[in-house]
Amino acid sequence: MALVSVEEDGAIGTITLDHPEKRNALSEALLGDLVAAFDQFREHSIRAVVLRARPGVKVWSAGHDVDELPTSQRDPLGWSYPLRALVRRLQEFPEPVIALIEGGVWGGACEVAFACDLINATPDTTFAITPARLGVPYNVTGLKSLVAALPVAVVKEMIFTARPLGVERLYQLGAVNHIVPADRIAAFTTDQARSIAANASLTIAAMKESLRILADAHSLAPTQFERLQDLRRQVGESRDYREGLKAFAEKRPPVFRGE
Ligand code: LCV
Repeated sequence: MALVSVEEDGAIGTITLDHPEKRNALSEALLGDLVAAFDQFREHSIRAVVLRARPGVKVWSAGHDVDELPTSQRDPLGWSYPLRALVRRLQEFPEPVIALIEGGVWGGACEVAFACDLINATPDTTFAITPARLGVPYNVTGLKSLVAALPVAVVKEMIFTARPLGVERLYQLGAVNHIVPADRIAAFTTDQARSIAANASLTIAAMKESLRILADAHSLAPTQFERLQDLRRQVGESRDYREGLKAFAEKRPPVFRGE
């Protein structure tokens, strides 16, 4: 059973996250369906993509599927993991991707939203960055994409508290393009997509990739990179990480001991 629905209307492709039973948690299966949808759009020369959930949802996506986080000593958010691969796919897809968001965006789903080129959101939208809620060692590229989208002080607040932040705050900070009432956001987004589809695809694809390369252009000494990785290793090997997963499975608040 597909966990996303895919539609094409002329040059505009729409992907709807469609696993409400698990609050559109980003499982390996759902992420695989998302990648397949982008492959289909590449073949059909789609010019603009809308990524959304069903109209009226309270949760756009609950983030990484916690049931699929490794309990072994493996890196839980490594380069080759499906969520990382999807974020890169969104960033490398040559046509603009517009996130149409309603409801709660949790954990890794924030990165998926920020990896889109534009974000239109309804007034009830919230964003929560949650590694500290689970004891998870967030990954370096993910941190960099958050700091690219938001001021460091706001990223720290979101990570340290793991509390949802209202969309108004992110709109004021420029991380969200438009706040649009739920009864108008689909038409607003379609109009935006149509205006993109009418423009020069080569220019848009070249500008999208150029902006990505320029945003990535910053040096990191090997020792700095090793330190970043070692920080993540220590967290990933911690008892707190395993306690975070266990507490989630047992539907109880985690008891973190800093070890
Ligand atoms: C698996 C789930 C999930 C889920 N995974 O509905 O960014 S990082 O580093 O933290 C990264 C590792 C990451 O993204 O981690 C995941 C971060 N996400 C969260 O912390 C959100 C966890 N979910 C929730 O807090 C609630 O489900 C929300 C508030 C999203 C929705 O609450 P609501 O009462 O509407 P339930 O909690 O009843 O969830 C419905 C079903 O979906 C499962 C959940 O376990 C439940 O399953 P059962 O019906 O089998 O009990 N579910 C929800 N989120 N991320 N499974």
